[in-house]
Amino acid sequence: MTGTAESSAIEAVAHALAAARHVAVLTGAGVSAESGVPTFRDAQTGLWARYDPMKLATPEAFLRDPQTAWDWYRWRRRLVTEVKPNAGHKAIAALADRVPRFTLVTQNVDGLHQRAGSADVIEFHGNLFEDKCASCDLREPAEPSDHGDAPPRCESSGEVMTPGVVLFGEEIPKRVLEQSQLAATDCDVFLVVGTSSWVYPAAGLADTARGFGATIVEINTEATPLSETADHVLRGPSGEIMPALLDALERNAGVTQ
Ligand code: BV8
Repeated sequence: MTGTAESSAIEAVAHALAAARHVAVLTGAGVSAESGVPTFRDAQTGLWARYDPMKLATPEAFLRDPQTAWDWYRWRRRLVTEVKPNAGHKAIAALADRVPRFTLVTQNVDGLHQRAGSADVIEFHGNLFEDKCASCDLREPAEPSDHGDAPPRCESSGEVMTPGVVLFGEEIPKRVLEQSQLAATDCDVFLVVGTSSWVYPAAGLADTARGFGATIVEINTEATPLSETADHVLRGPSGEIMPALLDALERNAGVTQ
């Protein structure tokens, strides 16, 4: 990312961030891509290449073939523990200390924002490190398990548990939804980083933020349904753009002081 267009766009966004009272950020799998975590749309690697994540990340998959569903999630759990947060995660964590008020909502379930130092992360789609029972909503830290182990069963309901993620067709936990929507109505700048903006209600947060007058910024390597309506589009990898944005903000803050 070195084009003059990009640097003037970066400066414009840094200027908006310097003037913001409250900055909210929504991230998707693209933020973890540079850590080596495949996104939902990337072809899954190795054993899982022939599986469709959209079919596996559903309650039906856990009813129809719990062993395969669980083995996919175990593979993902192991993968994310073996990778590290990247410069994009770290820049997002640092941004929180450079604006008066900051909210981070992530669609990612990999825990990499927390490992990069972000606090109070709103996990819109849950996380891989808990197990949950869909029928009695029991949640507990994920039991260590390996490929091929029997899927965990809930002690009280006896049902097969699922990982602590929000599967397609499941509701977003009420408190998480409310916190995220509140931040979208209150923020002055809404950064949408590394998401294809097609899964709802997460993708609807940008519409809410726009409706309440926020400046909408998309940071993505590709165009998405949001690109048309965003106030600024910074096209490129978040691992490069986020640190550049942080540097520009620091320069900006230096000027306005
Ligand atoms: C809900 C956790 C109410 C699991 C995920 C029919 C029946 C039921 C529901 C629906 C229905 N039709 C529509 C719906 C709503 C549905 C939905 O939106 N469906 C889609 C198919 C349209 N939503 C739901 O079901 C939600 N719940 O609506 O409840 C309800 C209930 C019942 C009935 C009706 C309504 C729950 C959705 C949550 C699903 N869980 N994750 C898990 O991880 O295993 S979603 C999952 O996929 C991700 O979290 C993410 O949100 C989404 C997309 O994933 P990816 O494509 O991988 O990632 P992303 O979108 O972030 O794309 C990567 C982007 O990064 C790309 O743009 C790429 O260009 C960019 N990129 C790549 N590298 C980089 C980069 N950018 C920057 N830098 C880079 N280096």
